[in-house]
Amino acid sequence: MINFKGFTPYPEEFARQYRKQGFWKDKTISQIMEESFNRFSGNTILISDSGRRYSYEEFGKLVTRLALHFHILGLKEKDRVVLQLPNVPEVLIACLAIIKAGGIPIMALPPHQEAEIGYFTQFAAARAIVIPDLFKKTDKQAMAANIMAQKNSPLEMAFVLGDNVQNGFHSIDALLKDPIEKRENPDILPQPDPDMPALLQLSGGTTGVPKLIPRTHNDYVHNFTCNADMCELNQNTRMLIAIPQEHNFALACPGFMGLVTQGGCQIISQNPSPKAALSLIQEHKITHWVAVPAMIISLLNYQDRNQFDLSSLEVILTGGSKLNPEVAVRIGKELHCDLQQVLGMGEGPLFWTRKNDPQEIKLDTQGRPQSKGEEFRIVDPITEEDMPDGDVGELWCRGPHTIRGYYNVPEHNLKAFSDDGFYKSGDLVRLHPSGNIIVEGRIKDCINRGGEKISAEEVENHILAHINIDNCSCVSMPDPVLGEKTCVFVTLKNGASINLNELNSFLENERRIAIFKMPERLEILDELPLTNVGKVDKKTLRDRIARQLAFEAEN
Ligand code: OOB
Repeated sequence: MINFKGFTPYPEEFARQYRKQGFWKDKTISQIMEESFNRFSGNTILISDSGRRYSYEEFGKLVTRLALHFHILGLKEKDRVVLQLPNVPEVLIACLAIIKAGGIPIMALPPHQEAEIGYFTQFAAARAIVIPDLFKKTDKQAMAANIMAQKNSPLEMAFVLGDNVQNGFHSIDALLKDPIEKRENPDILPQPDPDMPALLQLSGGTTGVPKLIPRTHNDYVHNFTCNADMCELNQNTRMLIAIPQEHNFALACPGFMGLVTQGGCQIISQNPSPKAALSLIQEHKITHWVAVPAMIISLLNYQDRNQFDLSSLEVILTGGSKLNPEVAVRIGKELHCDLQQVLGMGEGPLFWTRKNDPQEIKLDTQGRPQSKGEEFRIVDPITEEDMPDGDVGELWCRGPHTIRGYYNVPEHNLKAFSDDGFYKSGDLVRLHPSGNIIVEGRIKDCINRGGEKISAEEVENHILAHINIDNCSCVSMPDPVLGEKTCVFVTLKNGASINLNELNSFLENERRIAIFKMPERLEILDELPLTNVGKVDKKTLRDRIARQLAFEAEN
């Protein structure tokens, strides 16, 4: 019996089936990683964009070393640790070290600010945080110190990457240089139950504040090994990742973890720009590029693209937001490489197109489940009946790497999961006659900004804290590259005024939310349109801003 408060385990009969069918191997992530560190010891595992390189053996030693330091400094089994580092090798070393020390990393994203990090820390009672000294212009140590100073803050330890580590915080560089393994035996590290949560991912687009997604060792190992198969990775694979490494796509779909099971090499980059991608693809003879559609569009439209040699590129792995079929066609024609689409979710479900699928399926669909154990339904969200084949409905999923509940939100879980354990994705899809699915839209109230998910309600609650604002509603507006951006419609208090700059500086400085969540357009109305049940009519607002943008583009 798993003893972890707030976690919804898989029901016994499903767990038994998943073991029997070989989906669950009863090994921890650390065990699987170590098998690879030994097996591929001389291969290069990781190269940073500044040229730092690690062999499997070296990398494995650093993970063990940092795990021992965490343990000796007091990190205990099941302790939650907020992990927030940019795309540098240490983000992966620290992630695996926390897991190896028995801790549970909360996979925060680099742009998150005090509002988000403070919330995760409190909500999950995190005892430790791993941060850079500075990220862009933000002083992350000041952020951690503020969170620690809050009343009843659970946060006790901060581990900092960078040169200017403040008093009382631990320097990651110093720990990585100190060979503690000569003094302490790695056998002292705990051996978690593979049915225990190994890490907490963040939900993309549920209502309100982000939910935490507990992924168990068994489910995650199945997730990334299956993924590595799906993308046919091997020892010659050279995979470029410039999306945030903490994100499920970059970490395990197939991501770093999947790649490591096959002995390949990852190039980790902090720069998502097309120019950086082009030069890294050329320099490192990249075979697999992991990119959200917005990055592909920017690269296709990059003027000097033809000056780079992209002949090594075998395939682009893309997901996170909808890939336009017209863009999909350009990939083959202009970049001369293959394409695999994934509809993925932090909650676990993964649909992939396969390399040997017919062209029509690769270009027009988002694939079918990767795991033989994944079940899905397409339902009418109101009646919860299955839709006739080919009709649009909500996608529900259940399987050996799909969670049964978010962390510690029992009320919300009653709505987000069906009685028989299907995760209600909030995505609207239809079934293609081939058995693949096509994403048609969503019913969840979020904005998908180039793959970055923004909960409308979360941002609205911050905006409503502004004294000039009476009411507000955030909706998506179309964008040619990012797909969607946030537009906020506001009504003002009597005689008050506001513009976008004033609002965003309030959100940045007073509310301290991540910049990517800030509205990129503000529209002032006398009143917000309402539906006949009295809710804000977001469809009318979305149509209105889309029409307005189309009009502005023409004039
Ligand atoms: C990935 O995960 P999340 O948790 O950030 O976002 C999940 C949501 C999905 O529910 C869907 O609304 C959207 O992102 N999405 C797509 C998509 N892939 C994800 N919408 C249309 N087409 C696609 N191909 O985004 C994620 C996780 C693992 C691998 C890849 C992406």
